[in-house]
Amino acid sequence: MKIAILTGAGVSAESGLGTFRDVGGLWTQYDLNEVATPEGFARNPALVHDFYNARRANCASAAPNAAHQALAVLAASTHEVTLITQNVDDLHARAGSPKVIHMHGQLMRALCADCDARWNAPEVMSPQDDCPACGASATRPDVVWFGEIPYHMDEIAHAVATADLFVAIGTSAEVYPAAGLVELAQGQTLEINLEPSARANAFDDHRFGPATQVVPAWVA
Ligand code: BJW
Repeated sequence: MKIAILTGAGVSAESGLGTFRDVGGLWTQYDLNEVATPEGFARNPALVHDFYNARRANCASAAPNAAHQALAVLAASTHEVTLITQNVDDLHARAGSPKVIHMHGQLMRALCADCDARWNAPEVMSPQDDCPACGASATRPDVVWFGEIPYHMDEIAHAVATADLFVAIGTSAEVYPAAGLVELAQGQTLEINLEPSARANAFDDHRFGPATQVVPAWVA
């Protein structure tokens, strides 16, 4: 069976990485216009680097949980699994998923806004960092901010449209185009989340509860 899976922050919540929109989530602590837009970065790059440096440190000290591990087991099964994540953490890869499509980029990668070069991010990034390829002081985290086009959209759309089953896990479905992927699905659709998401009505089936319990039970 062809299975396309979209994960969001809820899948990493029980690894200790904060979600965005839950009570106490990142967008209740930070102004997203200041830390997750190109305009915010242009206004105050040091603030944005501080935000991502702290999240990079949290990510480095976090471990994959039972949901990440169950999805890695599924990828090793006879099913043809495409794993798409909105998460910028590397917990799916560390759990053993062989290929992860990061539609919103990766915390552990750096990007030169001048020449588009990409490299492994140092633990701490700063506005003074020079691009190793072109030398410009235009380095930024390789993440997709509001107003920017998510990565790998053609590959993602194809995987979702041709899957027998599309599963969204741990995402509020508040952010597009990820929230609209369910509309492309031609096969069965399943939502796994703590609670119904903003697009819950678009799914055929639902399983509600913590990802570390519901995902292993679904994969088994
Ligand atoms: C659990 C759990 C547990 C908790 N177990 N579950 C109207 C006005 C203005 C703009 C727009 C508009 N309509 C659309 C837009 C565009 C905009 C957008 O969607 N805005 C909305 C806010 C309205 N989108 C964009 O700008 C995107 N680009 C774009 O549209 O380009 C144009 C284009 C694209 C394609 C084709 C053609 C044109 C870019 C969006 C970039 C998002 N970037 C961020 C930050 C960068 C990365 C980072 O710093 O990490 O990505 S925002 C943030 O939200 C992050 C996430 O990936 C993303 C999604 O969040 P997610 O994963 O859903 O987390 P939460 O917290 O929202 O939800 C967690 C869920 O888990 C909850 O439901 C919990 O219940 C659940 N949960 N614990 C299971 N233990």
